[in-house]
Amino acid sequence: MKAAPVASMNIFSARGNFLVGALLAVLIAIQAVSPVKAQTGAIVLDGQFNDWLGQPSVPDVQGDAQISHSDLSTFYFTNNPDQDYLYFMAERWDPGSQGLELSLSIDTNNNGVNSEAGDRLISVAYHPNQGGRTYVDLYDGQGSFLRQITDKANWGEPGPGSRVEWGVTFTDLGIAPYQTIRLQLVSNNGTQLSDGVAEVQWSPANALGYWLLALLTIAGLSWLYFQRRVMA
Ligand SMILES: [Ca+2]
Ligand SMILES: [Ca+2]
Ligand SMILES: [Ca+2]
Repeated sequence: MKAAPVASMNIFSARGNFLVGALLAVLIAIQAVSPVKAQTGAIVLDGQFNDWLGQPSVPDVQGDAQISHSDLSTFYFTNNPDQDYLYFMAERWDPGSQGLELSLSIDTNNNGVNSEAGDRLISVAYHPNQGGRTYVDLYDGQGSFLRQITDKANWGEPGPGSRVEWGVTFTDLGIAPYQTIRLQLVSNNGTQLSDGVAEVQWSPANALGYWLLALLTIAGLSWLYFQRRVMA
């Protein structure tokens, strides 16, 4: 005589498998979006640069600048998960006391054109010989002045120095979490271009963005579950 199927075995049924899979997927999704920055720590605008270890960056070769003190070596970009803030850091090859003038173009609608009114340009002037004093101004893509971000922050290394950090808000750029933008950093020699780093595409997220992604994942899995129930 054959034994009847045991009811409690249905934890291994298709629905049971699906629920376990859905739970794992949610856990993996939350794991994927939350602890990324915890490994590297939060960025603080303080003229100290250990906080940039392990952050996303674009390298640039040595010897390709019009003048050596504006020869860029690395451009860093990141954001802290709990803030509506984007952070940037530039490094040059040769530490020195001479000033470094930078322009960061931001194509906010990612259409390959960075000269529209909705695009942004951030002007950075770093003065190692003033204790690392840094001036940061915000313009729109057509060159109209929007606001002074700082004219007295010690966001750069005191001379002889090679690194400077700065930041802007999501509101400054008029962007939403996960909106893809394009960044291009150049250094200037007066009114002339001296060096440039390769353009990068980036979709910065803030705290709201991380939670939106987790909620969308859960909503999507719930919808799949109920679709399966309807079809069963
Ligand atoms: Ca710092
Ligand atoms: Ca370079
Ligand atoms: Ca644009």
